Amino acid sequence: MTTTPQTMGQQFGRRSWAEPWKIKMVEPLTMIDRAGRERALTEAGFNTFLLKSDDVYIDLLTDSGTSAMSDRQWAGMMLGDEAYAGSRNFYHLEEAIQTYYGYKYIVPTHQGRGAEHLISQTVIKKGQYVPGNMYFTTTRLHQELAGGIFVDVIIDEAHDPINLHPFKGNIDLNKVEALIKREGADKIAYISVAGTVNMAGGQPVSMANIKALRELCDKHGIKIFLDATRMMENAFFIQEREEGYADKTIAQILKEFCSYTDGAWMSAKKDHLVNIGGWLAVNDWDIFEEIRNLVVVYEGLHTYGGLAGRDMEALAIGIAEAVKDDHIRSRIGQVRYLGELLTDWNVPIMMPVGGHAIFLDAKRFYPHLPQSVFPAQTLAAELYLDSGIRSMERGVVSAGRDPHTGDHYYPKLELTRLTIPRRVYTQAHMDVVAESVKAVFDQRESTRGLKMVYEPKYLRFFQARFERL
Ligand code: P71
Repeated sequence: MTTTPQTMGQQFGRRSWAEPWKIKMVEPLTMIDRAGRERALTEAGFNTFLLKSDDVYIDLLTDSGTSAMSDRQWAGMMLGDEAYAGSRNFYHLEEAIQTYYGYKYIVPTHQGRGAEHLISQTVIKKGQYVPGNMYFTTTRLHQELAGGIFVDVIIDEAHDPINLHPFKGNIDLNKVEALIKREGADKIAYISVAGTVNMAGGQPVSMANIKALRELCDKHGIKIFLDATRMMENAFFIQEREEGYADKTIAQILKEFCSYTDGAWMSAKKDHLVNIGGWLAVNDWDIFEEIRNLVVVYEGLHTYGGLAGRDMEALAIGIAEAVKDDHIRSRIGQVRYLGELLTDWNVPIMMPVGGHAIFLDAKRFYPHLPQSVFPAQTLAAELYLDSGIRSMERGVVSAGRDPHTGDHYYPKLELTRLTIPRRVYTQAHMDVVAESVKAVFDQRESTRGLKMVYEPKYLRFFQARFERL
């Protein structure tokens, strides 16, 4: 049989795209053999968080802090002003956030959860509800530690891995209204909106939805705070899918979206193309004053918040690079490429493909495994064994336990995440990943689950240990 080689674009009937950069420095990768991977996985208690990175070949654990910085960002590192107070790099960062996000007052934090801690302690009163578009692990924990009660108000479609709704991150306004009616507006601390929604598969929130939420909240005097961690990717989906936005830039869409919110927290380790950093920004002076008081207790002075001057400089430069349309198009293009290969081979994944990762649907992958034997954790372990690829469980292990009943939360979504770092891997790496997923899929019927043999109290997925059943 002879076949004519085709580029990937040709195979999908379109012109190919390419990254808007070339590679100047490389980091060698090594792959240990199957026996070595068996040993490493057993030592790690079948938990990919406990693997040594030297034992990993292609690392798709997370897109957090794993981006490649540009030559401009590295040059910025040399311009670090390491003064304890009033570093010039802080003012660059402040200006970048004001320019691109539009918020007034800013404090840096060491990473996203530092900002989540500060905002939660500042605006949640014990016993208040915090409605959000699906939980995120660290976000919900900080809300609960501040005495808040998380309520999921995402649209129902988000919990269905095959539903093709274009904005599966949307807030269900009826759910918010019902909560206001039942409990009263003063029992609601704020609405916690994430764009895109990580645990739903990187799914976006529409501009129409945030606008309508703003109107509803204005009627009741409720604030909206945004988890802006992957908001630039959210802006791409608005540009692509929402009427009236095709001719707007990512920067314009981002700023408009933020204008409907009262502030935001950020894990800069994602969208902003840096290895560490975060920030919290608000428009209300009184809230800012309280945050500025707390930041010196938990993070550092309000002009560095746990970051070195050089980190703030790389971050300020990263914001301007990340908001460029051609950057986001190629970033999401690469994620989609992997998704297209897998869907073409009928491997069950969360649809539509979101911004930062492919989420394998472990329930459909292993229909013979009940959630109590951790199908998504099992799939992550099998993938590592097959090829040294590291992925992350996002199912029952990540969901943890209900603090009131002590039972496992059994989330509807049982997913294994293949998270794509920004500007790090090539299309050839994606091919290797896709082929490994297919190999594991082809052996699915003989795969057994896991049992948990060690469970930490907080965020158990990080350090839990498992054994084969
Ligand atoms: C991700 C992470 C990092 C992570 C966090 C917890 C468990 C496993 C991995 C972090 C986020 C995030 C969103 C939407 C806040 C944080 C915390 N994501 N909001 O996806 O995705 O930020 O890690 O900088 O503290 O791998 P932080």
